[in-house]
Amino acid sequence: MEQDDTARVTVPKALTEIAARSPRVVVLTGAGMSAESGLATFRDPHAGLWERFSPQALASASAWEDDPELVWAWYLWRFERIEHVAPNAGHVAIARWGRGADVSVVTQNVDDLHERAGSADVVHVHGAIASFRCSVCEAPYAEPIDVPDEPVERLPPPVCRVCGGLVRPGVVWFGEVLPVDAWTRAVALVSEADLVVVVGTSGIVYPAAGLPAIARSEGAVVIEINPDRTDVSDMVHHTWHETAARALPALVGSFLPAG
Ligand code: BJW
Repeated sequence: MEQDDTARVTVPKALTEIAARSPRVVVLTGAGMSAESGLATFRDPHAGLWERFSPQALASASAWEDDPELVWAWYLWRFERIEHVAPNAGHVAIARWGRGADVSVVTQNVDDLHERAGSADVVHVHGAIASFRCSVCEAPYAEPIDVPDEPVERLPPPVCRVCGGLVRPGVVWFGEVLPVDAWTRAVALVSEADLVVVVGTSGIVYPAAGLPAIARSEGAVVIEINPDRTDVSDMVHHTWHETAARALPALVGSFLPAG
């Protein structure tokens, strides 16, 4: 089924040529990268219990201050979803590209699907959901996380063994500063890249949304893969309106020999 889908995708010739001649590549991914694995994006309506809540409102430091039990339950639900889905053909294709060229992934996603697909160099600019830590003293929390059998609307977060503060997911919320090491590396990577492929991001959340412009100003060719127009579409060299799991295997397969 997946192979049939990819077979029907026609790769724009210009993209094959650019990808084939680019030694240093950065793939910048957003929530659309994981959509075909079954993880909802931020601007899609969410499923089931969480339909009534806006992801944008829950992913904020102020939501956590106001109602940590609501926010914790939402993140546990997403943590559980991530554990139960698999990398899609797009994640796998990026990992394959990385075995034939110098390919780094800069992702805004808090899942680990790039790593599970086999990508060796993944920079998480918005953190990782499973890197739980204390919201007060920042001590990592490595205890097993208790996930209820059914999703619930509120759940008390675990308590830090060091200071008694509430444990939070290891993500970057609106109003918080991005992890300095990850951000510095992301800027360096796109600045040194020959090609930046922007996949599945609406390009509205800064500072990550500024990376394609930094790449272009430093001389990289910038390509976008997204079924829809986005806030970065006007500044990239090429936009390809396709999904991640269809476009990336076709693109990589168009210039890298099979195997
Ligand atoms: C497909 C597809 C398929 C569908 N295939 N594609 C400059 C200007 C204006 C505002 C600001 C600014 N600088 C900073 C700000 C404030 C703020 C911000 O950007 N606000 C905007 C909303 C305007 N930024 C911040 O607060 C950041 N911090 C910061 O700047 O610190 C310095 C500072 C601190 C204090 C004061 C001032 C400055 C932090 C941002 C953190 C973002 N965090 C989140 C949550 C992470 C945790 C979690 O996962 O819950 O990150 S929000 C959410 O948005 C998440 C995402 O990583 C991020 C981006 O979303 P993304 O990935 O683009 O997803 P969608 O859903 O928007 O788009 C999906 C796309 O996929 C669509 O285009 C679809 O078409 C496409 N798609 N299916 C391919 N199959």
